[in-house]
Amino acid sequence: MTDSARYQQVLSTLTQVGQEHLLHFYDQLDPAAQTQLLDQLEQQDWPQLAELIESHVKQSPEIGLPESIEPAPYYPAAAPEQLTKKYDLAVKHGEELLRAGKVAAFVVAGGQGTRLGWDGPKGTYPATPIQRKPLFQVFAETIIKAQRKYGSIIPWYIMTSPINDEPTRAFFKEHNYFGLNPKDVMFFQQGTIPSFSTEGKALLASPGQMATNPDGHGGSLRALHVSGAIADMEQRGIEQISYFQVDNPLINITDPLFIGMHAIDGAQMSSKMVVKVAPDEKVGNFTLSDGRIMVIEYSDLPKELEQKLDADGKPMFIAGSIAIHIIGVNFVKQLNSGRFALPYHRAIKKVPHVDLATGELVEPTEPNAVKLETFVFDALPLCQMSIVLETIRENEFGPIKNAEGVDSAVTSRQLQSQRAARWLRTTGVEVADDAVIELSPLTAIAPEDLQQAEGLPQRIDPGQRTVL
Ligand code: UD2
Repeated sequence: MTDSARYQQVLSTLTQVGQEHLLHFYDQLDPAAQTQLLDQLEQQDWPQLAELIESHVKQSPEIGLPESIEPAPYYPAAAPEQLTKKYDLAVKHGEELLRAGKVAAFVVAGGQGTRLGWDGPKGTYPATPIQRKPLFQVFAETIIKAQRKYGSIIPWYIMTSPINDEPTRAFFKEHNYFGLNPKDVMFFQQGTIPSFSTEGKALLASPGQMATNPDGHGGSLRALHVSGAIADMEQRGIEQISYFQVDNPLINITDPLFIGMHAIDGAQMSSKMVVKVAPDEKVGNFTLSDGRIMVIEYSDLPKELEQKLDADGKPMFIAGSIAIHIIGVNFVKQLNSGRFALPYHRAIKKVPHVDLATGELVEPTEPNAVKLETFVFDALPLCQMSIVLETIRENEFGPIKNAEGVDSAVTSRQLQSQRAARWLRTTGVEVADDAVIELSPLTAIAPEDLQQAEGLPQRIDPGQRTVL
């Protein structure tokens, strides 16, 4: 079809859904740019977007909470007496899966990371207490150590977005994949969705390009499939995917207990939780409704439930989501074999856009646009079986989200150093409270790895800075 015929068709589709302004500058574009714009506009599912604009853009969507909401059951971090056998079995099974090369690592790294104010992919952020290793290096070394420990390959899938795909790939190349075999590292991009004005008009990022945003970490469940990552996993015999976020250097990517418990319980997608520091902590809440596990965002959990106490006077909804999951390869395949749709969530954000009247780029100082995103935890209610395992916050959760204050590089580095000190103490090293310690994942990804470590000091003095 010629471009002018395509133009007529796109114009007619856009006119039906009130978005014809997207062709406002078409005549002023050179032919290549015209083709590109038509390509982009043709790729959208406009009838579906038109529905979303009515339900989610022009207004906040209705949150359809289930009638009965109970706290989700969970396995405590330490085995209760009646479950010690099951926990032991789970650890053994998890280790077997790791040894047999049936587990893949998967990081979602497509986010914009605007809160951190870091110019570049978040995974390139200097994370560690002394050497300032970037987040990606911490994960890479964690995987290398696990590969050595279990004598198998743990392929790593990295989801990027159009915003950061190129610089992410370049960063790995420049650093020789931090010692990983490039054959075992696969990058793929997540999907995007147009960004809208609050009146429901799709915005232009430039005269020849629509403004879009990544479609949320929930987009990973489709992107894993369309990118060929799932096919690659199947070829390698991978059964379980260890899912984590790019901001958390304390992540235990290959936790045998978590992997094993998920597998022996026959779960499709499982989650780790931490006990919330306060009922109103700003994290998702694990709940149970009609026998299904679901995460309800803190902003959506009714106040009376948030504050509800049990018979002993303790808060009932204590399980906070830290975005750590095991996802079965079969579950992702099953979702993609039919039409599955995760609900969209609406956020008002600052989105630069072209002013139609002047053709100038507007850099908003106040939030001006609606971004729609899906969340991966909304797949939990689609599972027949899903388990939740408690983890101890200071052992596994030290995210770098903000430039300063809570969940910043400063707090994360402290948590990394403090965890290293605790692990060293378990092997008999005397560690002063205010020492700063950087423990490389290549040395240990679990306290027991330190038993085999060579050259550990007997003591680390007050104020000392030590890299091990
Ligand atoms: C998330 C959870 C929150 C809690 C917290 C733990 C949501 C809505 N909230 O909050 O409940 O578990 O994490 O740290 O998830 N990402 C993509 N593509 C996207 C958007 C995000 O890959 O389109 C990645 C992003 O790169 C990051 C992760 O998803 O690795 C989390 O994204 P975020 O920073 O938006 O989530 P946050 O901190 O608001």
